[in-house]
Amino acid sequence: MTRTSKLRQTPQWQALQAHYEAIEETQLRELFVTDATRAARLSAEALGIFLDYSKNRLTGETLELLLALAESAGLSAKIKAMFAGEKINTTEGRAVLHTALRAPKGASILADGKNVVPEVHAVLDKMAEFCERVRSGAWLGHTGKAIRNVVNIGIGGSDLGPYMATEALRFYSARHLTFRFVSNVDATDFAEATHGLAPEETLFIVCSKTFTTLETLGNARTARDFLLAKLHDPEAVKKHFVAVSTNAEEVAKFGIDTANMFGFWDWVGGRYSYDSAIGLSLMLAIGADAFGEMLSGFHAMDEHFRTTPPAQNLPILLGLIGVWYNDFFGAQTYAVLPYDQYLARFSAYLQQLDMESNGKRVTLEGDAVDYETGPILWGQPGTNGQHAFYQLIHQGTKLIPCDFIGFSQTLNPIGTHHDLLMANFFAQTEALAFGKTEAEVAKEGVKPELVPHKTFPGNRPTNTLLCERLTPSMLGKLVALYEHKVFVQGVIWNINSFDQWGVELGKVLAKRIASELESSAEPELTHDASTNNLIRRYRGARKG
Ligand code: G6Q
Repeated sequence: MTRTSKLRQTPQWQALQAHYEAIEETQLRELFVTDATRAARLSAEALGIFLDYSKNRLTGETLELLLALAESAGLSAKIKAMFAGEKINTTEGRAVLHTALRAPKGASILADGKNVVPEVHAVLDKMAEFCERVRSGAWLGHTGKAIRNVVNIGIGGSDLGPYMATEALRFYSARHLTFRFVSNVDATDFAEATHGLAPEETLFIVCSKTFTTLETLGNARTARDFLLAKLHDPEAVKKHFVAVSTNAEEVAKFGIDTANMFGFWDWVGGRYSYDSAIGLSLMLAIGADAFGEMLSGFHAMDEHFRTTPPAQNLPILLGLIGVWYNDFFGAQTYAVLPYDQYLARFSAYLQQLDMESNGKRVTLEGDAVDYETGPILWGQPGTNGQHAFYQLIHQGTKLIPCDFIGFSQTLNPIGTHHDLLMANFFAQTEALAFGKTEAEVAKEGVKPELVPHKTFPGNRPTNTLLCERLTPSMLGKLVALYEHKVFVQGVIWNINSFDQWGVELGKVLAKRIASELESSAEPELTHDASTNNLIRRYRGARKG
């Protein structure tokens, strides 16, 4: 029999519930009018990131109650446990040590009694040496030509991070190299990514923690065929393929020289891995020094998270504010809206980080939760979103808390573009918070029948993250900020943020059906009637 968790019965949760009932109707307009110090009080700053969380439906009391909830959940002990390499990923019996990936040389972090930092830096050094050879043109392909194209083959955690970060840091990248990312098993992805590329000038990086993932191995085999169709010599694989994996045996079986394999460890979760060797394509793009700066940014946020008191701790604040909307206001979704074109893939990246980590329905003890866990995260860069879905955020029936991320300095200072971009950035959070009342609309001379349509209720909550400049270090800080935000929420909900059984299920299910689709003889199908029918129909139509 499944038991129910006890979180909702705790005095801290119940105090928050009572407080919610008392302030649920409170308007942001009121809160700002009655408290001149609000904006200054409800903000925090660290590492070049200014967080204004005053445009949220909360008061000082809310914050105190949320901090009490975090304390009762044992947050500080759990933070220590993660950093200390305890096996907090209990369902897989693993430590969770992505923080070790950015620890400085000389630090000591133990996993199973062994200091992992020297290994981390040995891999980083090997990556740096390799990247230097490729970037400088010293690494030659099979026909003696330098590499001009890099194709990363991976999926999920082995794709989203390097892809997002290579886009995010494109300003700093080597422009003589072309970067493409192939993830989908749909051949269209491979065909389009390699369209127009000369195989003899192309390097494939096969990224797979397990090196057994169907999509990635399928794409890697297709890449090998693509190469050999032109070069006709299996030896060419050595010069055009490298691997990033924890599984040397499978890498060797594939035919990749394990001397050209970059390792990482089972204590790095896929969605927490792009600052490991999984970021090889990123290092090729921006170089080892900039990659190192990014790691320093990650580390600075780790230290901030580990040592700053909760009330000024950026990941803790973001995590608790998220819990407030998710569990008390019943907000189903959460939007992250970066006002920077380089962060075009940031929300897609965070979507996996957040939803795969906290999309869980049982507690660490296996009890069913009777409260909401991970939100649905989505978003697009501003201002594009404003011309699309912001309508619903302003005037729809759903409550969608948003994080607005913007930069004081642009990397491309052209005319007045940046001021215009930021004018939109500030205007949106202002309008969302304060809206426009019927009286204000009527005063503008709007026809009475149009007044309800042009009225904006406001009271729509946002966080504003105003950052200095999008540098490699800043990207590291922002990613670590969200990694730790997700952690904080997982601790409050008492779930395992580090396993992904839903993803594993997909991997197994697809393998079974793949053999049924591929078999030449009519397979005996034992699925449900709907699935059997669909498979038969597909087999028939495909033949036709
Ligand atoms: C991430 C997930 C998942 C994983 C992919 C690829 O946390 O576990 O997205 O990264 O399924 O797995 P491989 O790297 O093993 O190919």
